[in-house]
Amino acid sequence: MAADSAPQRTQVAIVGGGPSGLLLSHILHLSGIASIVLERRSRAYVLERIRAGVLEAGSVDMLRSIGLGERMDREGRNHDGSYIVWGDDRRLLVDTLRFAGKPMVAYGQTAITEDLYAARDQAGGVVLDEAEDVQPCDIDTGNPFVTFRRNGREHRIDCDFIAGCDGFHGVCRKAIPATTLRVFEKAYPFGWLGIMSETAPLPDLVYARHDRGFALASMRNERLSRYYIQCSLEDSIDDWPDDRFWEEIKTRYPADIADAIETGPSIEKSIAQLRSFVAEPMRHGRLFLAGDAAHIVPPTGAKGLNLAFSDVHYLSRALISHYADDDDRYLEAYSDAALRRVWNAERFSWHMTRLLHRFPDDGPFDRRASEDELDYLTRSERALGAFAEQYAGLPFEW
Ligand code: RFL
Ligand code: PHB
Repeated sequence: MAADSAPQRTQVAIVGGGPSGLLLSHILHLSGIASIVLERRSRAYVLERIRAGVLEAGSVDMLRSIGLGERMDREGRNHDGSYIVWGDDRRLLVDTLRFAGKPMVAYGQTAITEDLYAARDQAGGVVLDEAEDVQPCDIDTGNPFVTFRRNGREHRIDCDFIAGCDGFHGVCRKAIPATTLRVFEKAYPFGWLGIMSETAPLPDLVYARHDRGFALASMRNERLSRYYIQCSLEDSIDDWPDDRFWEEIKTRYPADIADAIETGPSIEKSIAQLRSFVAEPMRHGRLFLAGDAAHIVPPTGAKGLNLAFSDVHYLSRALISHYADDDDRYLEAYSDAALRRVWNAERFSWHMTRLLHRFPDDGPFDRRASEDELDYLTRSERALGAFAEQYAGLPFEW
């Protein structure tokens, strides 16, 4: 859409055109609710970001229910469970299908974002990219609005609600007064070095706990693999030429798995810092936060994108009740319901990170305690059931 024709009013102004913002916009559209998405970056930039890869069954159902299941069902890969390996040759299948009833699906966030953009385009949805200096205003009045600059011109959009879907570094969370917002945070003393390679993946997701550090073998499709290793925060990607990466990851797996890893040139390589973060409440007046704007988890539990989806599930239902039934009970309940699920995932992701990584101040006691917990999971159905249920993701409350 041309800058000059940016509309002056909508029902829900959505800040951020990542998965949370696009999904919310599309679900609202299917219920006849108008929205405008304001995205700071170009569309090409958003589509190039490589992030999540594993969807919980609840996220899969959500995508299918809004007509976005077709490509995912064709290209995604069902996972009945994931493996954890440790010690000389110990292994555990976290059997999510058995304990949670539905498979998880490996389908990349990049593909989901492409599908969402295609759906918004087809429906004539308005996604304004390269929107600079977006500001949520008057959020504690009945007449909020957002201002922004695009193509050198200033704009203002009046709305009923603002959805802050602008990720961890966005502006919306900062619009909530510091006297209201409580922040809980934990930084981890290591990062994940991730690579993408056009090689055949292992048949299953395999997490490794090793004295040299964590490793993960994941996938995007039959010819696209995603691998991660725990690395130092001081490392840069230049320290990790492909040969060094493959050699290192193979030392962190038992011989049969290491031998099965197909190596090849990386097509992407990046380092991510690990962080746990929650901002409460997720609503202030007419501003509602969703996704990474309100919380971050270390990627160990594969929860970040799935939490963004569950926030959007609750928020879209609440907005639909407001417009269709004049019922604000769900809007009032949004922050508490979303946070209950967020905190479960936060605690689980923190715990799984603790269990599978090497922390700099770990001594022999810590190592044995982690190995004992993994061993206990192999011997106790109940313990494994609780672990698998949380890895698979809790059901939505409403
Ligand atoms: P995003 O994706 O950060 O999108 C926010 C969007 O807002 C835009 N923005 C602004 N727009 C306008 N004005 C501003 N002032 C703005 N500031 C920012 C940004 O440009 C961006 O387009 O947040 P969203 O939509 O909430 O989605 C969250 C997910 O992206 C994130 O939680 C996951 O990627 C986390 N994650 C994983 N989650 C999973 O569920 N399963 C996984 O397997 C998984 N693996 C991962 C991951 C994240 C990783 N990294 C890179 C941290 C693996 C990794 C390595
Ligand atoms: C990924 O494929 O990117 C991925 C899979 C599982 C995780 C984290 C990331 O726990």
